[in-house]
Amino acid sequence: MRIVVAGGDGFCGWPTALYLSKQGHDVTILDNLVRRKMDDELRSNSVTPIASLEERVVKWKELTGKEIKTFIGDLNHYDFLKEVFRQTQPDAFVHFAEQRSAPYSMMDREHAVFTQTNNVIGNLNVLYAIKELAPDCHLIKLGTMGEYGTPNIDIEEGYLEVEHNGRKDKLPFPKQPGSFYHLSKVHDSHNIMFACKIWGIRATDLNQGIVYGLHTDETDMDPVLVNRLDYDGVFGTALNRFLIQAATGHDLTVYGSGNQTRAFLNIKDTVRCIEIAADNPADRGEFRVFNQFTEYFSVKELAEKVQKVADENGLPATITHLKNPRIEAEEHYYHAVNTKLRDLGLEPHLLTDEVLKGILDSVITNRNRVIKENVIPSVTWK
Ligand code: NAD
Ligand code: USQ
Repeated sequence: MRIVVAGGDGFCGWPTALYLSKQGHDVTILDNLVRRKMDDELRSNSVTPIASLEERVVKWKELTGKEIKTFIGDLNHYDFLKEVFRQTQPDAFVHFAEQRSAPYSMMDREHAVFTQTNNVIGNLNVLYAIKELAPDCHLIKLGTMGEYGTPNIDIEEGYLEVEHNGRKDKLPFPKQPGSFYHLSKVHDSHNIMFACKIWGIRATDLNQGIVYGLHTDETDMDPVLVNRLDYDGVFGTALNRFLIQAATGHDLTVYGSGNQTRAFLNIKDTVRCIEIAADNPADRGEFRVFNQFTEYFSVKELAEKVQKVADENGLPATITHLKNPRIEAEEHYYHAVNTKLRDLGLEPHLLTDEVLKGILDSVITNRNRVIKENVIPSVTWK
């Protein structure tokens, strides 16, 4: 298959591009490298020293003989995007290329506007490019479990059977997101669903949980291929952050009670889920939704798991409960369905002590790169 991986220089996109290339697909990366610029803006960095995209693909070719083509540019530049479509004629377009941090989107008006413009308009351009230049192309779009929020009922995969005043319908599951970033994903989902209906586009919306880990078999092949790993209060995510905090002697920063429950998956499962979606395309006109996670945990449970493994490895860690910088429910019901990817063959890598130790070990190697002032959260929702 000819596959474009938009956002292929990022945390999920880079290992996915390598994995799909390894499986024999003709992979092209599209990325405007804005995530690297955000590190400069925030005076932050990846814990792992990451090579330039050019160095990365050259090394991949050297090691495997496989070429990954690259296009450096922005989804919001439609002429550029059209040119990528003309040159690649993709069978599948994997769309990771969005601003993905909730705190970044809540910094101020400018960051909220940037997030929604970048994400919503970029995605709309992708829909138009598919319609105009590759109508049979399968859009594989990264959504997020946070689109649903934390309703007091089970979370289904995209749709809910509703009976109201004696009539029944299958409707999009209600969305109650918790940040302007998460809202951008909801807007994307609506636009994709509409485009599928009016133009007959085929699309899979992958409502992904929080991704942990960093390594895959491919990124492990050479230090030049190493994945980025975020830890700061803006881009770092719960489990990875706790591991980095344990490795650097920082308290584990649980926000509020820590009873907030979220869905998680290993980066190794992210790459496999994309392959499964690509191998089993949605039908023309179908807007398909998969919940892409393998397990869920409360934030406090995760901190306790990290504390235990860190302690066993000579790194005593303290769990601290910070005043929650976000507005979110800390006590809530959580049960989400995730059978569709499993039914198509996903075999989850579950979160074991061994997996935690593996991530911890790779963090320890680079812990002197952590900029300590960046660990405490600085963005509040109010
Ligand atoms: P990331 O920031 O590491 O990667 C995103 C990449 O997209 C970056 O390389 C960035 O330069 C690029 N990009 C952003 N806007 C662009 C634009 N307008 N044009 C071209 N390139 C652009 O993020 P990630 O963690 O790899 O997340 C990838 C996707 O998966 C995002 O859509 C995110 O919302 C979603 N997701 C991530 C997680 C997670 O835990 N990391 C969980 C659920 C969903
Ligand atoms: N949290 C802490 N301590 C921390 C960091 C986070 O307690 O140090 C808590 C937050 O308050 C929140 C939960 O952990 O309740 C998750 O926060 P997060 O920063 O790990 O994840 P989130 O903001 O939801 O965003 C991340 C990715 C985003 C993706 C989303 C998947 O950045 O791109 O869409 O996870 S999901 O959460 O399923 O929507």
